[in-house]
Amino acid sequence: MWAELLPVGRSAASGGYRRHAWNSADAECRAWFREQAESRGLAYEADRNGNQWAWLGDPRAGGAIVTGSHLDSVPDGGAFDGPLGVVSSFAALDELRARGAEFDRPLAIVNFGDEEGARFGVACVGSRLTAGVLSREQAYELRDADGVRLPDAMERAGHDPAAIGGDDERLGRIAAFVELHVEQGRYLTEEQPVGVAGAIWPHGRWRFDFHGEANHAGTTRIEDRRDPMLTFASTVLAARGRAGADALATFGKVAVEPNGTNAIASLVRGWLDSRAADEATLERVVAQIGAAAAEYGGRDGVRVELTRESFTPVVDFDVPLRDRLATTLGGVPVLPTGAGHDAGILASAVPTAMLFVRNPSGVSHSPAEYAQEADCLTGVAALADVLEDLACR
Ligand code: HGY
Ligand code: MN
Ligand code: MN
Repeated sequence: MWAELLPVGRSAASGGYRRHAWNSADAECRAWFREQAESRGLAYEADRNGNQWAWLGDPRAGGAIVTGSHLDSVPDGGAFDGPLGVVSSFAALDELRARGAEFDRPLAIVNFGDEEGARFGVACVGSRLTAGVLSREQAYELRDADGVRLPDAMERAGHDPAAIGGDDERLGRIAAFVELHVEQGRYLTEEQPVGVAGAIWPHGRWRFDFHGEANHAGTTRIEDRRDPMLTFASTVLAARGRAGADALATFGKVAVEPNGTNAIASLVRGWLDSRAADEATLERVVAQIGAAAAEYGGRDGVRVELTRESFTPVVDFDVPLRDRLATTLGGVPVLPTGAGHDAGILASAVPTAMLFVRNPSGVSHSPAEYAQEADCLTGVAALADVLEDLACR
């Protein structure tokens, strides 16, 4: 499976993946998923929101056990964030069949669309739409950097956007969802390369628009400038100053207009990703960064606008399901995480759990992300054990 998947959407220049919602690399990943499903005799379907499903047993029967993850990436992402969960799901099914397992309920493998939100700015679009936490109207308003609307991108990629929206009927047929994911930190050890998720920190994305005045870089006196780059730079430092053990604050994306070397910018847009141990802390941190931006804006003659683009409240995974997984696996570490996941979105509607597989360097959202084969195989065996416990006689 990896041999087929690894070249898809990989940039030769950076070695990172550029599999973004509904682009050509995403289409190749989706074709790969469909092939994996059909070659195993699973019933393939794409749901109204473009998530892909591979079913063993009758999808209509209800009480299904679902596993899977996502295949899209951040800009220049690593090979494992997402794909490890999908590949491991197919491998775990192969393992269960080799064991001669007899299923007493339907099992599905899912590839959720647009988990990273790299193109349209909102993460977990496929699962959010399904769970009804992103409305059809909000989704129709999303645009990429070129101004292409999400429904148009879907349509161009061959998915009819007419029916996107909440899908309670589908969620009602799921008894439990388990997502396996590469760890994005360094808690797990060689002795214990698999853990279960405890909670996901609340997190969100905020867009700061700094409106200044375009002018000539060589002729405009310093005191006459309204330079939004300066306000942006001061705001980045304020964010860094406020971040610490209880909260993270990152500006990882910036867009500048007109983006010319010899012109003072007219507009700088900076996107803040912030996450904290609890919601009150997160709100306080973002408010403090917003207040700092407004103050620097006053200093620089720059108007600052702040827009929340997405938000995910704290997720506490289902405790009985987590305990059941831990028992099945003979006791494993329980990890908190600052990363968002489709499992975190589904957790509001369905008993949900996550398995993490060791990442020796902890690096993620980077071409350097990796996991060792032995740990990945331990992950597959763990997922197979969990699915056998949940779905088999
Ligand atoms: O950004 C995140 O936390 C996730 O990987 N989508
Ligand atoms: Mn990710
Ligand atoms: Mn992921």
